[in-house]
Amino acid sequence: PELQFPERLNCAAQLLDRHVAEGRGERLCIQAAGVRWSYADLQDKANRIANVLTQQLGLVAGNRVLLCAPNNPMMVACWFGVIKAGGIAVAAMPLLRAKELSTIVDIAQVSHALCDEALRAEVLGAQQQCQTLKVVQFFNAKSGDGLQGLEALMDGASGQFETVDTAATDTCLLGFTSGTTGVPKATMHFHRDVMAVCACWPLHTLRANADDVFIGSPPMAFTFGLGGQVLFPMAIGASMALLEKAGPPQLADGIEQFGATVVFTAPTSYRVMAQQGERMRKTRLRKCVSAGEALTASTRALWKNATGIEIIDGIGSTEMLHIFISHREEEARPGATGKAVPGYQAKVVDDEGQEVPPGTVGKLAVQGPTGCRYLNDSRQTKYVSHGWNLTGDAYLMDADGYFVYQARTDDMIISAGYNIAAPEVEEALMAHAAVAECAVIGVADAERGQIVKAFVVLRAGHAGDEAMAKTLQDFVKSTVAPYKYPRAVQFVSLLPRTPTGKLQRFRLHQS
Ligand code: 3UK
Repeated sequence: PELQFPERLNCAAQLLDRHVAEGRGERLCIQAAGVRWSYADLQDKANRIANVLTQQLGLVAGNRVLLCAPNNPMMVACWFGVIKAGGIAVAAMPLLRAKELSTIVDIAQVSHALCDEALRAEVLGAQQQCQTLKVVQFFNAKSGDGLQGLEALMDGASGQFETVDTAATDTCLLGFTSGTTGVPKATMHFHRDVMAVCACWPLHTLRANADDVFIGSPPMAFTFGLGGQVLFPMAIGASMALLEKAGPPQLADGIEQFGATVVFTAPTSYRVMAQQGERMRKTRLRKCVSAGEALTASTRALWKNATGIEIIDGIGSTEMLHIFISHREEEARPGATGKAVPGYQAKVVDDEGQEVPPGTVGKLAVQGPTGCRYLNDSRQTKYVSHGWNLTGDAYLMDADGYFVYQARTDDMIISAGYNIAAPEVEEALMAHAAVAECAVIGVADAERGQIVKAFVVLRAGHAGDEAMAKTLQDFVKSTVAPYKYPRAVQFVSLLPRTPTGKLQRFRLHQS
């Protein structure tokens, strides 16, 4: 990939203005319920927002702007308005409460907020707790006559705005980590990082074209969603279909209604949508991307049997901005994530940072045009060592160079000298008909160092008693090596998860 960038670069000029300047302004850019915007329409909105921010709301380049909304067209317009104005976009998950929002505002030192009217109460609640947040405007207000809030300000502003000439290495977005390991961290990404991820995985691996319609479930505050649903279609002049609610039923409806051809979602969602395989076969869907958690061989096979489509798996992270290990459809290897995306390098290392031989489990280390830069957080040194990003994942590389996910590093359980990957035990438990959900951790044990403990959510109609615990233990012993069976089983009604659906194992350790 071409990764040389000019010294002065604004990613909004590349992703948005360029299409209008080169005569593609009338091409479709965004579809959503009741909305169809061309590239010129989006540019007009973003320009008005940039004018409102800089001329009426006192924004200067480098200010951090909180953006909080479900995935809708105004959220995208605000994102580009902020970036065009030289501001820094700080997108937050729409489900967050005032307390969580205030943590983000404080860490990122946010000065302005542009938020969906639906989140008014929580955003105002956060503002009360925060010194830095001076200006809050809401959009998408539905009640009353005429334009209100941000749209009223936009109406009085010019649709012309010259995108601020930023340095390629100016920060344009702060991505918050999902909080699987505690207090969230802000990762800083530059204008050039945005262009770099657009130049690597989408062009080499995804290979979509300008007529593709992108859709997906992750919120824009999750860089998986920002890239897959906004940046990557715009980098190639394609279009996006935005869904405010994107659980499996809404996603399946959206694929049908908007004629989506490329979908970005997580493994769970593919498992549920596979039940409607016949319906999916009749849509225009042709490329399916999975990330966020490991894609098991069984989920890959389930979706392929149901729809005929080979899922493209990819591991990415907030720290790396997007996907760095993946595979083209024709190179899929069930159970493996793939190989380093061109532009990136990956290896498996031991605790001393030395590369280990193929087939050996170790820590995943990656390097490339993007990388981890935490904003003012001492945990930087845990993630980056000698120029390599340690993602916190335990992986092995097989003899053919495919990377095979094992567990989060912290989820490798060492019991009586055996290495046990928690996800493998979870998969074994999930195969039992009585199990709805489960999570496995290692807990301290005087004799064995650690023992395997399972937290299990049962399906309706099953009792969480000792007999059930014994049944599940025997079941695991019958499908995987017996030393991996959970010596402790606790029945619970719910597992702790982040807003992006990731399990919070650290909470189970505290329970
Ligand atoms: C895990 C995977 C196995 C892995 C993300 C694509 O998930 C994203 O970012 P997060 O910061 O989490 C990163 C961690 O999630 N993971 C993600 N994808 C896979 N594990 N197979 C996968 N395919 O533990 C990783 O370290 O929330 C994913 C693009 C952008 C992203 N931010």
